Amino acid sequence: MLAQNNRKQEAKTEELAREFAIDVAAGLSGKKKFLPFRYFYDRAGSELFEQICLQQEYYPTWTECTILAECSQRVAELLMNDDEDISVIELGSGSSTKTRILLKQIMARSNKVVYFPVDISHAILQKTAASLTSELGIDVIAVPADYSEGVRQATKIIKDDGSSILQKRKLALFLGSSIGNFEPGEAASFLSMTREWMEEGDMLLVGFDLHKDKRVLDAAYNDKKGITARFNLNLLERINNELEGQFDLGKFAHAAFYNEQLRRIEMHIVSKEDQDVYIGGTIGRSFHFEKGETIHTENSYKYDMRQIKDIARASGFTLKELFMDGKKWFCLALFSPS
Ligand code: AVJ
Repeated sequence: MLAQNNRKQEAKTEELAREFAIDVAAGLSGKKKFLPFRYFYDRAGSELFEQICLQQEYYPTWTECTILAECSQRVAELLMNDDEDISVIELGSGSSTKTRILLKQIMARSNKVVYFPVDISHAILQKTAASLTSELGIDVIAVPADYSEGVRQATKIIKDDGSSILQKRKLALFLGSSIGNFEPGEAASFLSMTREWMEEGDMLLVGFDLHKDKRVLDAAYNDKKGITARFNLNLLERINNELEGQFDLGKFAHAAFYNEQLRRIEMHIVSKEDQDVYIGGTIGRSFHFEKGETIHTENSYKYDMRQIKDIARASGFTLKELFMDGKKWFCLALFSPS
């Protein structure tokens, strides 16, 4: 079940296309070129991201899975009483692979679980919803939206839930270190927004990737098979496909490195030569690239314990419990509204 009808969806698609053109033109016009990371996730990009998650070098996914396998039962115990009805709302759910581990534990204790996956990729959402319903027999209400729109829609569903599909007790999930994409200040205000639709007794589980050896981090974003490179360059492909761009992907390269001062992975697309690239359609102009000039496409911030505690407090939460792997590479933080 999708929380939107077709006509609304079409209007939405048009609006998104307009926004994409505006963001691309703006991002490529300034002195420092950049593109917003959310545009990675068209159908191809979402599939490439799923592939990234399967790479050995990309430790966040398998590390988080290990932690989830160990902490899910504890999370369920802390969250709920036996036989209680629960709503699980996940922001940026993707294929919901990891979430299944947790959902199973919650279902084992609950009468009724309703799962609200929120994701910008319609294609992945529909696939996920279907397979979750058939595999786990869980009620799924998929919300195709970006985070802020998703939070708005989730809030709306929660506030005017006449049909009472939504169960009283809520668990919100923000896994996979998606929070790392936000600037540190933005991360706190995003969590505050989430806090607004949560009540006492609800909980939020957030995945944070942790600061660590630069070599481990650099390898994770430069996998040997070059999947991350394709994921990054897919942005140009998307501009070609959706905005009549004329990028020659052979003339650009992937670059990703850990910026130790700012404690973030930076991803860039580097121009291999001096060139002008025309983008047609509503943009209708050329953009100049010097050799070595980059388009900054993503930041992925890495946290430490202190910052996690600070961010909990700054956004109106109490840190209930921290779950980590043995190497302290990744951490799941359980927050409750304070
Ligand atoms: C989806 C933001 C968690 O930053 O690790 C993976 C995205 N970019 N490889 C991350 C990503 C390149 C990913 N997040």
